Amino acid sequence: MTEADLYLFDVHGWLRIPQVLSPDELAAANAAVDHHADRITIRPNDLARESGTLAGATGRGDLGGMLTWEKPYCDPFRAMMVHPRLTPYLESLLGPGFRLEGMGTITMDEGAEGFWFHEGGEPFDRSRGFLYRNGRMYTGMTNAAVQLSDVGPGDGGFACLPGSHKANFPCPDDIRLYEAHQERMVQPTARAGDVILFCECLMHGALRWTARHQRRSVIMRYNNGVTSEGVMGSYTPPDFHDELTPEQQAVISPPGYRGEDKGSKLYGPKQ
Ligand SMILES: O=C(O)CCC(=O)C(=O)O
Repeated sequence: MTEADLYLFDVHGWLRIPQVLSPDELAAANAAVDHHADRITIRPNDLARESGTLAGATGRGDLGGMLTWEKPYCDPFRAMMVHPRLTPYLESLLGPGFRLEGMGTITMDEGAEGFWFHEGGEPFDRSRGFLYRNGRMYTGMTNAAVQLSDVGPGDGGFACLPGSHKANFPCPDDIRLYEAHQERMVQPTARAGDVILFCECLMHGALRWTARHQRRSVIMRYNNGVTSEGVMGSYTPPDFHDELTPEQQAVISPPGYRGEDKGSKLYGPKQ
């Protein structure tokens, strides 16, 4: 991460990383989504809650299972999870051995409802927290949202309250429902191929989608190597494990202590 990236992520809790996907990678991911478009599940208008400003004519679309799709459709998503343009950001925030905990595609058609503003730094949640210590940032769940379509000013989609990952007071419900202080929220613009990187403890949600074209955002949820939100009992690798590269396998390996640098030679090499 550059000096500016570090500063902006610390202050705002999110970053736009331009043109992570090449035009070919972008086209392959969109072709794979097109091929599986009949599997998009439209939600039953349950994300705006009781907000009049976020309500929409239709629900958001959810599409999952991309890593399990038949070849070649799974390939762009398997490559995305350890994309060389993203890995340095994830290592800076999550440390060595960061883990992928989930991946899904969000779609929104014109008029689709928004999503109430959830999370935020208060109350502290250790799986989704944000901490500055030892001269660096430590994040919990950290999301890389790969944009498969353009997001223009006022189009809607992902929005957040910059700086709320460090909040100390609970957020009033009318702000969470986008009914008060709307001018404080930011709806980042992006080009297809960009990534919006944000820590889950940033208060975020989505504005109603107003553009004619379909919103497509592939959200990859990462966490540090020590934390898991899901494993109970022993870890079973997914069926497609043997088809993955060693780098891809590493990012879905079970959680465990990764032996981060403790700053003293007295610790010596890990036994
Ligand atoms: O991008 C969006 O539509 C919202 C995503 C979201 O709220 C989340 O990832 O928790």
